Amino acid sequence: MDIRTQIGNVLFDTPIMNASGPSCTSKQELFNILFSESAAIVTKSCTLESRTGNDKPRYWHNNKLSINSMGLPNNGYKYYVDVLKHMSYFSRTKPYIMSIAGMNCKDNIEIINCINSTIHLEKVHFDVGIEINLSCPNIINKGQLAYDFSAMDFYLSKLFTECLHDKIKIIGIKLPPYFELHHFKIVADIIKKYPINFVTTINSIGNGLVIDIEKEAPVIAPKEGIGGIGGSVVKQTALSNVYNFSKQFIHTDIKIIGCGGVENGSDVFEYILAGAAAVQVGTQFYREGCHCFKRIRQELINLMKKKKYNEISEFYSKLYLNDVFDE
Ligand code: RRO
Repeated sequence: MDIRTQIGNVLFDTPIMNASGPSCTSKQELFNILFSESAAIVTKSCTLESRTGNDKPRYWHNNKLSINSMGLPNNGYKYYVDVLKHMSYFSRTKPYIMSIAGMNCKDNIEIINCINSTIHLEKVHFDVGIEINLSCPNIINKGQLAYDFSAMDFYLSKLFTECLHDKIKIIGIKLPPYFELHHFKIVADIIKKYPINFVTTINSIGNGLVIDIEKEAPVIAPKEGIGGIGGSVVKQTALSNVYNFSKQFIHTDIKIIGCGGVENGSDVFEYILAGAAAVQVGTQFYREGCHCFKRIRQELINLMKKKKYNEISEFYSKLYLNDVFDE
């Protein structure tokens, strides 16, 4: 059974990796992911300087959903560049994907230039990628850039004109969910203008509200209880975003990483059918810890065996559409 997948020139042993966000902020957490069965290490989104994030309580989940208003707590990008250097001492390697969420374009250019020169100077012997987060819903007084199409285009054009990225193997962007079908073409046409290898879809569904009926109050504190929703309740929206972007990228090399409510092997199968080359696990990774990667991988393999598939390419992006019959 071969479940390897490829994005740009980077090969992944499995299509299942962690999502940026849960349990990927500290070195300990990132090394735990290195020694797990996750296909890659994806870091918490980082900024120029470290941030403590929003007030607590800022995360809550049950068995259907999660809500968060973390507010981008992270140790600053140099910390995650340091992890990159430390990883060079281990014989075990896997792709390291730094999620970056600088407060403005200039910050991201500085971060990307530093990653690029570190890979060069330290002679890093494993694949390094970046995922540019254009979709954090929880920064107080700041909207999601990826909902402002002309601002996103301007931002990417400045970024790719001014940053050095020749040593970075793959570059992706993390998008929020879109709900209007015509938006997929608008966003895809922008993305196609730049050297982008993958799109991760979706970030949490922004600005949801979960209420605790005992307390008659929201379950989290910041922004009057408003936060990003994840978990199985977002899966259908995420699958549709994967499917609609995959149609836009059909004659390109741009790959899709599906994210949203991945909990088991059949979820991964659905995402691959819809057009995802890989998936990320967020809420379920938070619930279950690193063991989820091994379990979900085995469930995917079992399902593929049952369906007599030997490799992912046999069902990748091959969703059948229903025949329509006249009454
Ligand atoms: O830290 C957060 O509040 C956060 C981020 Br950066 C993000 O991209 N998505 C999310 O749900 N939370």
